[in-house]
Amino acid sequence: MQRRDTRISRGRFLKAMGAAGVAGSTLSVLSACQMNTSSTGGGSSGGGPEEKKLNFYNWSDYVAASTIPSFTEKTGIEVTQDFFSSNEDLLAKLQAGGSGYDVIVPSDYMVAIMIKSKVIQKLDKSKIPNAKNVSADYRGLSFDPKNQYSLPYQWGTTGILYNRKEIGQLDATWDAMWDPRFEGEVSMLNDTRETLGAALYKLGYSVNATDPEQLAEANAELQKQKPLLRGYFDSTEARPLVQNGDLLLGHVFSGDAFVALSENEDLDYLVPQPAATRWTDTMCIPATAPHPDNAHKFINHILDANVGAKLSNYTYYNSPNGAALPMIDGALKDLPGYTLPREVFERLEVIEDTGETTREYERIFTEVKSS
Ligand code: N2P
Repeated sequence: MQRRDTRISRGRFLKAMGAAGVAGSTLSVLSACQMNTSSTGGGSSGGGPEEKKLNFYNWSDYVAASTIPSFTEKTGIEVTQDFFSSNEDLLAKLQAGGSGYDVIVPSDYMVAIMIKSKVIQKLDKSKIPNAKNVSADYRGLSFDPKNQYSLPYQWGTTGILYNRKEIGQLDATWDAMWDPRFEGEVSMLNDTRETLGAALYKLGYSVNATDPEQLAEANAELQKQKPLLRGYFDSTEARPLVQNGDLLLGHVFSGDAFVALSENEDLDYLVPQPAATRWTDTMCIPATAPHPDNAHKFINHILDANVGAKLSNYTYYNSPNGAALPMIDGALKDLPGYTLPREVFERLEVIEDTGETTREYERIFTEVKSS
C-alpha cells in the first residue's frame, strides 16, 4: 500500500485518481484475504437472481483504486479479488476445477488454450453494450477472432527496466540481460513464455518457435544466463528493487516500468530489438463461474470509457478502450515507450498458442529453474 500512497502524494497524477485511492486499495486487500477463507459458491444454479457477489481473479496491481468501489456503488455487487502471477498458474487453477471465480484476466495465447480446454464460457454480448468502445486494433484478434469468449482489459509490452544513471544508456537489444558485468543485479520474469521468449528474441527467432533446435538453443541461452541472475521474479517483484537501486536491470511488464520511470528519473525502459512482446490481457468468464450475470456486468463496467481511462491512468498500462483514450493522462502518454510509433507496434511479436510445443516450453523452463 505504501507505493499507492507515495504515488498519490507525488501529485503528478493526482487529478486523475481522486481521493478514493487509499480506501479503494485497502478494500481490495481485505477482500483478497477474505477470499481464502470464505465459500465462493452460492450463485444462480437454481435459476433465481444471483446473489450480489463477484469473484475476480486478477494479476496483482492491476486495478485502479476506484475500479472496484465504483462498480459496487453502481450495482450493489460486492467484489472479492484474488491474485495469480502467471497465465500458466491461472490455467492450472481452472483445470483443477471449481475455482469459484467469475471473471479472470488471461493474456492472448492463454485465451486460445482456454477455449480449447473448455474452461471458459461464451460471452453474451447483449449484456455488454460497452464492447462497442473497444478499438479496432483490439477486436477480432487471432486467439478469439469473433470475441466470442474474451474482451480486452489492458495491453502493454514486456521489456527491460534499468538504472541508466548507474550503467549508462543501453543499446536496444537483449544483450545486457546476459552481460557478466551485471552479475547478481539482474532479474528475469518467472514466466515461461516471456523468459524463453527473451532468449528466442536474442537469438533472432520468433517467440512462437516450434523448431526443437531453436528451443534447445534458447534453453542453452537461459542456462548461460542463470548464474548472472538475482532470480526469476513474479510480475510485480522487480520494479521496487530497480527503483531503489537494489537491482540494475529487470525484465518487466511495461506498466510497472512506467510507474518506476515516473517516480525515478535515473531509470529507463527499453523495448529491445530485434523483437519483444506486445501482449493483450483479456476478460473471460470461467465455465463454472457461480455468478455469470454479475460477471457480464463487471466486464461492461470495465469497458466504460471513464472506468477504462481511470484504470490505465492508475496502472500505467495501455488501454484497448478507444473511447477512453482522450482521457488518458498526458504525462503518461509522454513517458518514453508508452505511445508506440506504428512501426514499433507492428514489429513487436504477440505470443501465440504453440499447441503441442507448449509442453516443451514448460519442460525447458522448469529444467532451467531447477538446474
Ligand atoms: C499486471 C501485470 C499484467 C501483465 N501487474 C501481464 N500480461
